[in-house]
Amino acid sequence: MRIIDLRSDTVTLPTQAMRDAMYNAELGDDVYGEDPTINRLQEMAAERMGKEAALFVPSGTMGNLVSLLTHCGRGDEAIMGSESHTFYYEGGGSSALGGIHVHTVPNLPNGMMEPEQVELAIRGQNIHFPRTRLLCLENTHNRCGGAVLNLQQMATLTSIAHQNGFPVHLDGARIFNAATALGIQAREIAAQADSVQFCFSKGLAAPVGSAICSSKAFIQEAVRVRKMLGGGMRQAGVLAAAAIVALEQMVERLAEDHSNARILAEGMMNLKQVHVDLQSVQSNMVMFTLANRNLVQQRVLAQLAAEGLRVSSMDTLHLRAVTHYGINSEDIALALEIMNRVLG
Ligand code: TLP
Repeated sequence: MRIIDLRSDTVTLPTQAMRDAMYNAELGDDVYGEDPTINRLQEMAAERMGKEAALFVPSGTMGNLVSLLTHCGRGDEAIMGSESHTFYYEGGGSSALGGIHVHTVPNLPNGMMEPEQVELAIRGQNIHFPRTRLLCLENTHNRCGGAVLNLQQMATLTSIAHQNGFPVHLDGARIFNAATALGIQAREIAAQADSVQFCFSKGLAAPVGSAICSSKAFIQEAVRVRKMLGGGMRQAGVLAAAAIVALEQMVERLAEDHSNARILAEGMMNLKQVHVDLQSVQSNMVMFTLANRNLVQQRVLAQLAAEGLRVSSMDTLHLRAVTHYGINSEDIALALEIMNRVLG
């Protein structure tokens, strides 16, 4: 049976071109800075984000963690959205491993935070308070259903941080999806942040890895933090080779994922047992809820899976379907057929 796996764009498998590039990659010891493929990827990543330097890390989680630990010391405070990946899904790593005090501000359904709320979260000079050291943004916004922040929205929040003398980190795990949705270059989005991490292993389909991009001085310190966390890898060029192909060949096609998500969401509007807000579908995700609260989410997931469709549970209320490389318009039609049988 064909399985249509819409749980995440992390399930994408590497392309043949990636596998070939991995097989043929020129390698060295990256802890010595001597892996030519890693060095090439880092230059490319920095250039794509319009930053001075970049660092390859094994995951998006480590990309955020290394960035936060580079920006903040123990007891410093980082402001972030209540629905941000960094707060919600990263095991509390920044506090467990970095002693960073997290100050959440409610995320609005569109991925934004109220500027006034961000301003209110900033600490004044007072011996009772931790020191506000960082603002974290996320674009596209995972738990807000792949919502896209436009440049104006980002600038509004960034300028609050900068006016108050602290930097901005962007979790740009899907920054190329945001750029695709906005019809601009990723570096225009990255320009709104002092550091950005983005993932090769989501919609870009590489098997492993993320990049942190920022100033030379920041990346120099981030190299030390990555090593401390055990993220200094040796012949990591085998991974970078696939990531290079991801940057060269997989960015343009993201538009196809966005249009598939749109078609899926439009089709889902006709399902009696599902509630989906079409306006919230801005990139490659469709977030939805079950109209009838008596339907047990786990049972619905199992019924869909039994018919060959996998979607994921974001919490007890929200379900998520993500389009990606390997999912074509026929799969979307089939997914809708299955949903119709189970939830129509
Ligand atoms: N997101 C995953 C899960 O962790 C939920 C997914 O399936 O969407 N930032 C953002 C915005 C992310 O969505 C993710 C992964 C990460 C960071 C972490 O990346 P990895 O999984 O590489 O550590």
